[in-house]
Amino acid sequence: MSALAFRSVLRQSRASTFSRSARFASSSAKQTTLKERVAELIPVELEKVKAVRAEHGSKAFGPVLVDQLYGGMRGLPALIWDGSVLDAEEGIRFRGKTIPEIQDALPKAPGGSEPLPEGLFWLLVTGEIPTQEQVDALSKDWAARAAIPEFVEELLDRCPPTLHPMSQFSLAVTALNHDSNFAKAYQQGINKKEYWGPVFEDCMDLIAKLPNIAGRIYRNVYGRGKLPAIDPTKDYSWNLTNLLGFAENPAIVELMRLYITIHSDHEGGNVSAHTGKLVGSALSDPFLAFGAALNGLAGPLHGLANQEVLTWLLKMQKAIGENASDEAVREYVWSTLKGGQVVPGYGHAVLRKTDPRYTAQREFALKHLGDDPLFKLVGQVYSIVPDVLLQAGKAKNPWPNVDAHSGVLLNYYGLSEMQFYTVLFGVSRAFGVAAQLIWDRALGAPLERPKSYSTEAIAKIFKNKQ
Ligand code: FAM
Repeated sequence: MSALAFRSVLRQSRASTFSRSARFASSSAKQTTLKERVAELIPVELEKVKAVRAEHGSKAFGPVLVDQLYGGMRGLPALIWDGSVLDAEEGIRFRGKTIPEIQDALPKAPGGSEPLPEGLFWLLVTGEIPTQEQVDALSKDWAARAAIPEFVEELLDRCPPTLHPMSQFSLAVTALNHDSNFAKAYQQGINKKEYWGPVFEDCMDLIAKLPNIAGRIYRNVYGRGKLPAIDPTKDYSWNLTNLLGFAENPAIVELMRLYITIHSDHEGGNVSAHTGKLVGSALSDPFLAFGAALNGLAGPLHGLANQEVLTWLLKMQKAIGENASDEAVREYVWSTLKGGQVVPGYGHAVLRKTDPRYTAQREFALKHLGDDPLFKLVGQVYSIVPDVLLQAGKAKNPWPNVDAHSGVLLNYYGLSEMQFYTVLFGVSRAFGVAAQLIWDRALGAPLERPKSYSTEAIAKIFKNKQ
């Protein structure tokens, strides 16, 4: 397809978005559901992909260096995902919008000022800002789907409290595949053009059931009593916070709305997002795919870093005391590096500036945390670590990432059990992975199968090449 034809597809897609926005403006108009909207968008997106592949499919996308094969594939262009794009300098944009822009544009809870993650999910899936009614309908839909099977409850209740909450989380999510609509439809011989429908239902079920799983793990592991019921009149984050036992404080509910929104997606190449996509490409259902993604998120270089940051800060506080001098903090940072460990919460594989997710949390803390000593320490560390990492000369990015700030906020509101923190990251990451899985099946994304080489083969292939 020519450039002209591609522009016409784009115009058609924009026109369809525009006419919908016009429809949204009238509150008496029938509100389209998310699934109906995806069904409308699929032919448009299929045409876009067809046009790009027809025009550019055979063009080379830069050289691949041998170092990239050994170096964790950094920067290798290898995946397509429209939901979010990460710029090394600017940070994340969700469907073209920065964090401050989505904080402004997405619908809020009554009396709240942070975006509802329901709206973020709609945006990730469709590229459009939903109406308040559409977001409220998603809250209700997820509340109606929230119950987990009894055998999954029993599975969790039987886990020893010493089993890491992330292992329990991935166990429970994997077990949800028992009721997968997609797995069942596949066994019944569903046509590949229809895959996205049951995958959509599974993704909605997955997101909806996570609060009950997370709440049950939290209460079991930390002895916090019985889980309350989901309240179908409340939003997703309120229910999640309530299941954990903290919803009487509106400030932590607001924090949860912000937290889930900003942790949801970070383009396609990070370990959890890519794992979800990779496993989904084998047509494993969304529960299996997201269970795998959670196991990647549980690594200390990825999502577990939020647990590691608070552990590290508290160890530092214990070692050098509260209100320690900059010099004492600097020395502690050096001792971490000299011990052959990473400074958790700092550095990034793509970002080269302070993570805007860190900044959003810092702004929340400035509004709500006052002179909390740990918050002060986080600020002090921010003023010291980048210099030290630059002097040490290894890390390509000395600036803080999302995990440098999240623990101190949760801890302030009484959620002090840091081993649980990555579970909350996982609840949020489901939004991004689910949105990708829906589109991968709708657009017929193929099985992923990159090529691996042996070191011997590399040595032979490049022996006489410059
Ligand atoms: N502390 C100490 N050393 C660090 C460092 C840090 N915070 N960040 C990078 N380095 C080292 C890194 O270990 C590597 O050393 P070697 O050459 O000895 O292997 C060197 O600097 C070059 O690494 P890089 O190219 O700058 O970073 P990578 O792309 O390899 O790794 C991270 C990126 C995030 C894994 C790395 O910066 C790190 O380990 N940070 C601390 C853990 C962390 O905060 N992870 C969370 C990341 C977060 F955004 C998320 O996924 N949730």
